[in-house]
Amino acid sequence: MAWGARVSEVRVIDSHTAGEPTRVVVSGGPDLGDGPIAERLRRFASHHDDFRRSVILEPRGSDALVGALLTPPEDPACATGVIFFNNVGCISMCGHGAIGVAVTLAYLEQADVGELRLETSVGVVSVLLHSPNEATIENVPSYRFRSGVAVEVEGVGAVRGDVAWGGNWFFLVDATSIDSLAAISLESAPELTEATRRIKAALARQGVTGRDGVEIDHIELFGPAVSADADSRNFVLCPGEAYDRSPCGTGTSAKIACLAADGELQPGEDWVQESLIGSRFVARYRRGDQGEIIPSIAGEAFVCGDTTLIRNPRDPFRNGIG
Ligand code: PYC
Repeated sequence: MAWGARVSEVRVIDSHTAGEPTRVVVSGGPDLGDGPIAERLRRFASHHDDFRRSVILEPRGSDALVGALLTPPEDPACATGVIFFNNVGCISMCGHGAIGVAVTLAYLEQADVGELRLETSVGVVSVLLHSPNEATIENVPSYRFRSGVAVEVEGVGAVRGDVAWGGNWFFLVDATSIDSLAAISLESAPELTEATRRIKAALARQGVTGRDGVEIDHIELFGPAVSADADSRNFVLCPGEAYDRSPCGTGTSAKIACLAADGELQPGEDWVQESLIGSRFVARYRRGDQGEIIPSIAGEAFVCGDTTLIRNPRDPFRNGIG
């Protein structure tokens, strides 16, 4: 049809990992050339933002969605390279997203049960697919950067937390240390979102950053578990102000690094992390050759859509709303 000649199509596979959505772009995405994935991520961020917006934002997507653009790996031992992105930009790593990518590759019959490797902008993440819906990722080395950092938060008061790296930068706060905060639950999500937004703003105002001055763009509250067989429940505010429906793979890695630094979790011990919706990841860590903490995160993901997104040049919202 002549009127549709310039319509472009993007095939995406949607899944959710412990309730948190991932949208894997399998075809129709931009060619990012070659070189390290971190370089390709920068190219994607600076030259293809319309594409990111059209895939993630309404009316095709939602603020909670994390995108995963597959790109040929530089390291031939990896099944694919992957660039993660969300409603405001790119993110360096995504734990629930890595599980979603592995389950998507299994759905596409491009991966079998067993081991595969994903090349991300911050390093190689290995994945053990236990079944078409269950995977354990071994994340990049994680560490606590600063502990007991005090910030003055508008409307909340003094808050103390740890700065930790789990593939993204996190500020982790014990929710029970803030009297005014409700328990972590889906019903209290608006209140938790507001409190974590304020904590993030306070960090920026007071110059608290990750290593090399990098912005802390994820805020994690943790508190007691609701299930008797879990260790903790968390709430994670993501960079675009959506909260993670899963326990957040990189956030759980950051938490594991803090527990290890405090001597509260030993290598090989399980840590069951619940999300605010009650979904869970089972985490543990091993020590690398240099003593570094290498977390692994096990969870379930389910494919829930196999879709062609259509971008029509005449559509005023082809690049998303907002
Ligand atoms: O699972 O690491 C994660 C994640 C980051 C942002 C949303 N989910």
